[in-house]
Amino acid sequence: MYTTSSAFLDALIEANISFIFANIGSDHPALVEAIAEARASGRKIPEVITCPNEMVGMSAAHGYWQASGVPQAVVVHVECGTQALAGAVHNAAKGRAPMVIFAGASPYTQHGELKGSRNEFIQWIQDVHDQRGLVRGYMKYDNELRTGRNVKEIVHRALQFANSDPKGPVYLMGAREVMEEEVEPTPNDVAAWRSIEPAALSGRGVEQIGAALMRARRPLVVTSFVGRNPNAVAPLTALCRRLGIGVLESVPNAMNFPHTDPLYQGNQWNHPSQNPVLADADVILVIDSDVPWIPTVSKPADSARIFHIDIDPLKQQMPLWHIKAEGVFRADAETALGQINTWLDANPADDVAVQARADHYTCLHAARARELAALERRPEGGAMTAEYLIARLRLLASDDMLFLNEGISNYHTVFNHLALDRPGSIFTSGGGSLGWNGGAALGVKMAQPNKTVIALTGDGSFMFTVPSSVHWMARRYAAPFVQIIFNNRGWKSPKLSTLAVHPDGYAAHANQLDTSFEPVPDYVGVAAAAGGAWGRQIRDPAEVDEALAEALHIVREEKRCAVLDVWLDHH
Ligand SMILES: Cc1ncc(C[n+]2csc(CCOP(=O)(O)OP(=O)(O)O)c2C)c(N)n1
Ligand SMILES: [Mg+2]
Repeated sequence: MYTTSSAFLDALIEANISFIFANIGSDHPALVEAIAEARASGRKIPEVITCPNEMVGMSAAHGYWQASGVPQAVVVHVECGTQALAGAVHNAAKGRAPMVIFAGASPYTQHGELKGSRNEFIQWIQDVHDQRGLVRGYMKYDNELRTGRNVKEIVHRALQFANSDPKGPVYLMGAREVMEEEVEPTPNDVAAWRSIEPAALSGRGVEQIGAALMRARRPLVVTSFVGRNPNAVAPLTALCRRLGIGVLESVPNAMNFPHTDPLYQGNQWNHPSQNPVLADADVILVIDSDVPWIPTVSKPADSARIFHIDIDPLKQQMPLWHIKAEGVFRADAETALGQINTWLDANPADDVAVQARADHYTCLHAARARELAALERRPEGGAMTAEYLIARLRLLASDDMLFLNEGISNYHTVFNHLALDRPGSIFTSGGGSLGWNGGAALGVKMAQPNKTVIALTGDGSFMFTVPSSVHWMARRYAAPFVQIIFNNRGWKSPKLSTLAVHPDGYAAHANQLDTSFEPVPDYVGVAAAAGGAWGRQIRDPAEVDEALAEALHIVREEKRCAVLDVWLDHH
């Protein structure tokens, strides 16, 4: 027995896919049968990971890719399973995370004309006009499997899109009759479906950017996700050091530049104030950023010369986007930075000017370090701060740790006080649909089983992760991680959003804004009930060191999830 479904599984193996994050239904008998048949006959197939919630499964595929660079597969149920992927679709698209999603489809025969024909009531109810349309706005590619004869071709074409820049998820669907079709196995021709080669700068572009940066008084790099490709960090660091260029992160998604380097100038999120480094720059290289600044609060000087490099500089999926750049380049960051460095080998900069620029930034960096250190002091009177917590975690940090940051109003706290220098050591969703961190932590751990995985999450974001599914999967698939919850008893960010627009209105004087989580859930209890997690609530800074050490011990030695429910000031 060899069916379309068998060929689909073979295609995944050929594409080096190890896991199928699966949530199956009445659309998948052919696939379930083909999986059982392959196991019985000893044919290699990806390991199937049962995902009680689709969003968690897709977030796991997202995290797996972030920690390995290898896309995985997600299998979901028809149109409603596709809808249940929910905000994970947005996160993968915005975070440019490749993966192949496969959904079944309602059978297209109803009298038993073909194997797989309708035999359950739900197949009429789940028949919709445009199932692919549910996610089309977010997919690099979508298609329907219409015959088993070319299923491998379609899977490899889909993955070629997923793996080519800008990367992203792809969606395939196939009705029951097609997935049941018996076919002849076809040869492995995956080598004919390579991703497109990274795009380079034009020669003129290299010279323009190189010369402008070299002659600048206050050159600045602004980036958000250069470090999504960890190999791009070294050429960025080399460029900045050889020219004395400051680096400002805007809404960082990765470790883009070593935070302890004196050229590092901090990270800007929704801070409602002009960034002085940005205002002072005369030449700015924006490289890999979706939001380099928020012009209503912080922007470059009108006279600043701006160059923009991104593999998608038009931001094709964003209806409104603009920065006033004199040069816009569609190029891969690692490649482009390498080209500029090579140009500088032949066109050396003036050492005195470089030193002056570096001295200026070194001075600012030192002032910033003093401010951060002051924030890290153990709070008096026993109140907990996120800064203190993260600073203590930093002292325990080791090269085997990978961090996930969904800290929301504490995103910047995590980046600032972990102060990471290691490329590939921290991830965010890259999007804005909350609840990524739980599933993603599972995926990161599955991709890097020898690492200690630490997810940092807001309490609201913990609830968005579907913790019952996440913690059940963590135990079932032996993928334990530490989860640290910034418990401010609710949603601080929407409250800040309101006050930023209406600083002195009714909301500012109201007793409550419907953002509170009172009575407060027992988050440790949720994780313990679902997956046997260990956990502890911390309210006093005096407990932090011991609790962190215990959590690390539990996750490393007992191989169980460890949840720290850290009580901060009320939001
Ligand atoms: C799926 C989804 N629903 C709603 C929102 C809107 N939203 C943005 S921040 C936020 C609150 C998050 O709460 P929490 O994780 O506790 O972080 P805090 O703001 O308290 O730091 C909400 C509801 C969103 N971004 N994504
Ligand atoms: Mg909160």
